[in-house]
Amino acid sequence: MKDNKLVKVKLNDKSEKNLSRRDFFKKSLFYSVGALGTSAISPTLLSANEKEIMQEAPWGTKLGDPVDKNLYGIPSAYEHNNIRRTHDLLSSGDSYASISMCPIHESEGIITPNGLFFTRNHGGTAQVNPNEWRLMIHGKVKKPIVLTLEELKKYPSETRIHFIECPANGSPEWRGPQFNSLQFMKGMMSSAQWTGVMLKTILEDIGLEKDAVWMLAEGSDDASNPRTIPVEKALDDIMVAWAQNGEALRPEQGYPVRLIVPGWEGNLNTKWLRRLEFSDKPWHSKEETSKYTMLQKSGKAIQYFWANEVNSVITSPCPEKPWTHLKKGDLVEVEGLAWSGTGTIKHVDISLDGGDNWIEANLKGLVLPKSWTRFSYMMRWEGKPLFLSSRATDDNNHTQPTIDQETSKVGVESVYHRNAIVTWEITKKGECNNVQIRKHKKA
Ligand SMILES: Nc1nc2c(c(=O)[nH]1)N[C@H]1C(S)=C(S)[C@@H](COP(=O)(O)O)O[C@H]1N2
Ligand SMILES: [Mo]
Repeated sequence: MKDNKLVKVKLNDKSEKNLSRRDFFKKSLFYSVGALGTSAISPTLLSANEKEIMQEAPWGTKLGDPVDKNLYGIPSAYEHNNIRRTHDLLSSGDSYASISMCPIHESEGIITPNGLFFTRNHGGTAQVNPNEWRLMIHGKVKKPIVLTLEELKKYPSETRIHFIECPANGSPEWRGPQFNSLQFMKGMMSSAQWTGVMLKTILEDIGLEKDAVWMLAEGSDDASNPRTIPVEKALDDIMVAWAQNGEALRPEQGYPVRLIVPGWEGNLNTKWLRRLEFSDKPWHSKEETSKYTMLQKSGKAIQYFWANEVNSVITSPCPEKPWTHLKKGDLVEVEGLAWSGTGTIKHVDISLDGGDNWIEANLKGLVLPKSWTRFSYMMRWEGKPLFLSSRATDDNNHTQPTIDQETSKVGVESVYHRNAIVTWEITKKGECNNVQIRKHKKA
């Protein structure tokens, strides 16, 4: 109860000050005193202070808030540190063509709460009036249509869990570690349960011409984000989505309707969707073909690079959640996220020595295709320095490369598609640092 004053309530403070180590450290202390407790991690034993716990806490001596205080609920004020964050290194110099990073170090399970979903805009967040919103589907289709939101929702809906990852996730790190922070290092991704109609259902209804091979998806925001996508993907698992985690999409995520392109580059997931055009050839004007490319060591670029590769990262510990509160011999859970745009996570291996030896972690909870997957490994920390790495494999037998394997192929000038193994250094004090171990031995 004394810990009350540890947490300063600054709900809308986006300043970098919130990121200070001290703040995180205080917060984890707060939890270790107040909330942790399974026999494995030695909770405080029940003893003479039994009475103290039965004394009334400040919040138990008066009425609480009325139920109609927040008709749309907000998190506890004590959770003020669990916010999206921005960084100059990761924006184009303003807050409109910019990105806010998801606090994945605070994430639990495989769903990102809507208010914490990372946001990548090229022309700001459009505020769209759903009554005026329309979706045009035309080009090489038998029956071109314009749908209102109400008409769109007449199609049978589906609900699926998928991550969205900007292919630039981790992009500042090609030449070496840049951030001692998981949020800034890997926070260009989030995951949600999406509801909408499978694009295939609409296309079966209106009829696709036989020679339609490309689809152009365009948004109604200032940037419009036109992207070309192969028709095969449209007929496979693309969704036209209007809901996110059980409610309407957030404006930042493309309200009222966005495209969900499971597992593929985040930029293809066009927000504030207004138009889908089908064609027998790709578009050639600069605006219409804008598409990320991947520069290789040879100097040539890969033009079409769709799926985000198999990837993983340990989320606890991480630089924001070190082991400085642990004692020698404590049992501790190593946890993390694995994901793949090319399938379902099959297994995740953990290394304590920077890749000389690997041990298989447990997958927990739901294991779904093109979806975040939680892994967990219980271990005893002997207070010795470690190099903690995770390495994921998907059901198409794609495995994460070492940094050396990845850069030997694509060099260090790349921006996109970084999926090399991430290593945290644990010091003997329990601090956690972002280091890059370049060579890992084969398992
Ligand atoms: N209309 C439109 N759609 C867009 C963008 C945009 O700027 N405008 N940004 C794209 C990029 S680059 C990414 S990574 C994803 C991010 O989705 P999110 O903001 O919901 O996280 O949206 C994509 N869709
Ligand atoms: Mo992106």
